[in-house]
Amino acid sequence: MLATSPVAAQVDPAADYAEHCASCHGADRLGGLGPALIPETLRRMRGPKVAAVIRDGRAATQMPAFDDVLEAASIETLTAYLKEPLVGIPPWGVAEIMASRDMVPDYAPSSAPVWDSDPMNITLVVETGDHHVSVLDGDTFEVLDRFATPFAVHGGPKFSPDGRYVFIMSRDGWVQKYDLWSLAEVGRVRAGLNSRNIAISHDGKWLAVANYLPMSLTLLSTEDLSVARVMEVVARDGTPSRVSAVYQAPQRQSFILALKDAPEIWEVATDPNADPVYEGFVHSREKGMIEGIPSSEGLFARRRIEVSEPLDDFFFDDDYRNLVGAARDGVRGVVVNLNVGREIAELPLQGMPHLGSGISWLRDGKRVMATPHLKEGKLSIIDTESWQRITTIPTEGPGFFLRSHENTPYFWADVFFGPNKDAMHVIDKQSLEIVRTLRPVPGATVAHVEFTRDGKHALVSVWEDEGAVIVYDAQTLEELRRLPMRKPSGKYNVWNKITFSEGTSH
Ligand code: DHE
Repeated sequence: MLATSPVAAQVDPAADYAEHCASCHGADRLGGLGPALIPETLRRMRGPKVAAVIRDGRAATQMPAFDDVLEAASIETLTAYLKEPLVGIPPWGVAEIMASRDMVPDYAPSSAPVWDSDPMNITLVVETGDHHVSVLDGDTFEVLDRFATPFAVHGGPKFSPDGRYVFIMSRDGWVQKYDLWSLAEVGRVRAGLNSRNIAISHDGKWLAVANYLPMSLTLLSTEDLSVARVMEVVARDGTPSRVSAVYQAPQRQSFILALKDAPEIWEVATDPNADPVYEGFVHSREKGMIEGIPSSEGLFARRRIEVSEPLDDFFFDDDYRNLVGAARDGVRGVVVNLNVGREIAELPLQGMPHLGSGISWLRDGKRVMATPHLKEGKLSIIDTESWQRITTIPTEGPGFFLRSHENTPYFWADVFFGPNKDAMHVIDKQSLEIVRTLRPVPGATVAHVEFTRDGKHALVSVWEDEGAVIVYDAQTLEELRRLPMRKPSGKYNVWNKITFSEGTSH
């Protein structure tokens, strides 16, 4: 006789999904009212595990508890079912993206800010605990508005060059446009099914959305979130690839992206007339590669740069001439000169550098950069002329984010992983000594710093459900205020972002 387990006989995860989950998360598991339930999204779920969320629900969301509806065994098999990749990825091209576009019908732009704060000192706090953003007055730290975002915002929101609008992306590929003057959402669009990050063009006209699913780069008009182009991401040798990340290169008037599954970097022009300005760029750009663009037109023209290995994570020097990327082996970095289009140096960077969080500043007249490492408790300091490592600074554990500002003598480094996640190091930019280690809430994760416009205050997240943003005097390192927030993650000051302040992220 075949030994059939009674548990296996009584559970049918696909049927359970259709009955209990599909109405919110979509029959295809790609999301609806609730987020997509696919491995690409769930793998990144921090906090309670998937089975616990099904059993107990999610506080402050519409996700109910299923413990009195589904047996433990059914919850277990349903969890395993959700972690299985989808059999096929539905098309997500121009038509599907446009159909998802949801502009707020009664949005009425105001002709001036509806508040009296300094528009250049507005600071956003992403609260991942309940998927909201708080809009802070950067002088008084008063919350001007708190609005709902799509589920699971990731990466930095991007401001329009005048600081009026902000664009926010969720891991499920939703891009939300919000008007800071009117304190109102303008609309949203699903630019991908699983996305990495967004970048805004130098002139504020275009948004690039880097996608994992499908393997594409979506270019949106910032005006009305309509699709300008969907570029399928396929390497020169025909390999389809996810996009590791995309950034704006303001001096180059282009987007730079790295392919995750092929050793290639792409540069996509965002100015039709930019070519003659850039030596090296004009000669190698492949004009007319993209369907629909006349060969005389530079907008969205693409240039490929081949590298030795795919890059996961990268950083630019201050004039965007060089890109510093982390190779997948986690032990070295490569420097790619974007003008000549090839690797020019290698860096010893054992311990998985998190170059996306790198920052740079002048030390003894030389520009140095610093990067944390995700697997080792140290920071690497690198001379950006010789591309030699100057030193490593031991920390109390691996960190995630670094931040500084041109008006402060210090840079701040969190210890995101391990038992000392409650520590925040404050480090002198010249001596490279740790001058203070702050521990504002023992046992709580303390991470990510943003400065006010003038660099006088540092805002630190207590990254917990009942968390806070702590405001420090950036000079004396004294705590001044504690603003209660729901698991605050990143914070973004309008001025620091639109001026590419020294010490902020791209
Ligand atoms: Fe991030 C930025 C990639 C995990 C919070 N993260 C970024 C950016 C990239 C990136 C490429 C830059 C985008 C930008 O701002 O335009 N992140 C990755 C990963 O590959 C990684 C390690 C694995 C993954 O989940 O994909 C990862 N990131 C996380 C987290 O687990 C964090 C801590 C919590 C979360 O919300 O997912 C997290 N990432 C952030 C934040 C930023 C970010 C808050 C923006 C920082 C900034 O100051 O700009």
